[in-house]
Amino acid sequence: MKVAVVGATGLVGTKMLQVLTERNFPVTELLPVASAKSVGKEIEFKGKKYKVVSMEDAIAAKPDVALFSAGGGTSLEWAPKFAEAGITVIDNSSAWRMDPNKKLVVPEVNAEVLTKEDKIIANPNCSTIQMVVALQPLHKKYKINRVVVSTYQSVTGTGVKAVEQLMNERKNEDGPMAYKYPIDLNVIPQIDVFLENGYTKEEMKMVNETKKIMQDDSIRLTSTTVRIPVVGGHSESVNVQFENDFDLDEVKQLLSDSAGVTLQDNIQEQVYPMPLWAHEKDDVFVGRLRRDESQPKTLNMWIVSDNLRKGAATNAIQIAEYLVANGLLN
Ligand code: 2RA
Repeated sequence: MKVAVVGATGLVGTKMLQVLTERNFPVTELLPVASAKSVGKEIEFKGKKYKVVSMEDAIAAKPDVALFSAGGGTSLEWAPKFAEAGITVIDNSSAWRMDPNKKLVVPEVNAEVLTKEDKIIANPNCSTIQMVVALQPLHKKYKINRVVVSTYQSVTGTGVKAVEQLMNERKNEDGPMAYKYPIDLNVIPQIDVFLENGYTKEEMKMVNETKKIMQDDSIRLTSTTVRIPVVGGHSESVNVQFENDFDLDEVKQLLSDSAGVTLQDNIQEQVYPMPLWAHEKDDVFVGRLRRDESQPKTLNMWIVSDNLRKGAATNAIQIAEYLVANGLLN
């Protein structure tokens, strides 16, 4: 299979190459694509060297699938051109996520919505992906009425510049600032820009994307997203109010049995999900399960996952795997 990776030199693009290799995705030819300044650069993939090509050359080469992680502007301009050439695009940017004519997919939750006609498929926001993987089995069993989520997000969600800022600050060195403030020994309660309603774009992504992926506009959500000085993954404190009451042991068993979920919940042994353990893994890790004693039918959860993997690269590649397995590519 001919695969293009658009944004191949970025944090997520590089992770896509790593995950394609690890999952032995059937790549017969790779087309690494990046901005004009990177064309001609060499990247290594499965022991072979490939030259970065331009968008135009990638389209001309007619890959079967193009994995995009190159920002919303690039996706808006180029994804339609790839699609028009018959190439299926799986896009990690936010450009197409809320488009009513585009599918927004987390395979463990709603892969069945995919059809052969889908030529631009949106990969959800990392903080949304890990939450819906954990919520879906509980929603099916107990029906979710309301979710209150606070996130603690890795600087890798911002990109290389943010990781460099954190590492420089930890060494007490000056360097380029990805954030308005220092991030080391600090937390920043702002991810992306503020909107009219006082929420950030990141917070409203979690609200809106969750309803679309779980196909239930009746779910009420509110979110606070926070940047913390961590690199291994995003953590989320989630409070879920259900329509129907639940049994805590049954919840644990349900999650344990759910695809893509690993339960890490043993407070006697101080075992709970942490970015330290989630880093470089593909599962969504769930723990600290306990009833919210302040109101009925309500559960507290702690959810951690590697935002560059399940939150981006792995989820996109799992969509591609689903398309291949179900004959939905050309
Ligand atoms: C972030 N979820 O963490 C956003 C985009 N990756 O910055």
